[in-house]
Amino acid sequence: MAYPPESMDGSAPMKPLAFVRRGEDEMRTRAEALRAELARRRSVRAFSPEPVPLDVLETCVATAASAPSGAHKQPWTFVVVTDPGTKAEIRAAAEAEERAFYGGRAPERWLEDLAPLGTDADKPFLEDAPALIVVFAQKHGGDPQMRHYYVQESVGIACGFLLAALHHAGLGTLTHTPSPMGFLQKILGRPEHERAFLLIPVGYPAEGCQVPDLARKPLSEVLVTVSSPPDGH
Ligand code: IYR
Repeated sequence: MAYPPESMDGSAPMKPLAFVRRGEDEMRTRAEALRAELARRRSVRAFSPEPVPLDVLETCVATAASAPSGAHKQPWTFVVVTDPGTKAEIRAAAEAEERAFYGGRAPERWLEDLAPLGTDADKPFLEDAPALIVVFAQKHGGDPQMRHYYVQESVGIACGFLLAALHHAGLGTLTHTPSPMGFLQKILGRPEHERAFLLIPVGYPAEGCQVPDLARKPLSEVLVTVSSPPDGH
């Protein structure tokens, strides 16, 4: 099928796709290498306070910002926080929400599901980690007329790119979601149309950092292949 269709008559400027066609064995090698690399990524909850190179964080944010988005509206803002005072403020506000969560707001069943992770209302990593990246989702472009589309999906994809990029660069990350996260918009002075989507502490894992010994679901449980029409069709 031809793209762009003739009906587009050049109204959007086009350029050749920079695509690298690879041999099948090279594809297998690359696919397996990335699988193994990302399988080593684990949520880190104990960080060393050692600083990390800011330019590496910026490059990883640039990777995140290359994600596809609804109508290419790029509905995201990434705030990188290294200032100790701001991190302390974020920690205090997050812990206030977490105390309410663990102290009664969370249903019993949810707390049971969290028990194997060993999480609680104390969030020292919000100060220990040398950087916090707060990802904001933009409801619109600053004026409700400037519509954004599939905002949650777009920002979710960008966060996936960001986590993969940070891990690939050699940094530990945590996806932290204190709820509600309204305090982040206030503390970081973000405009009304931006909502905090994810808080990502970034840094080197603390010496001797432990993680829960969890297994991932086998591929057979998560993959369904439809390679010929189902019976009766
Ligand atoms: N936001 C809380 C609780 C929490 C919820 C889920 I779902 C997790 O996977 C982990 C924690 C906290 O950060 O402790």
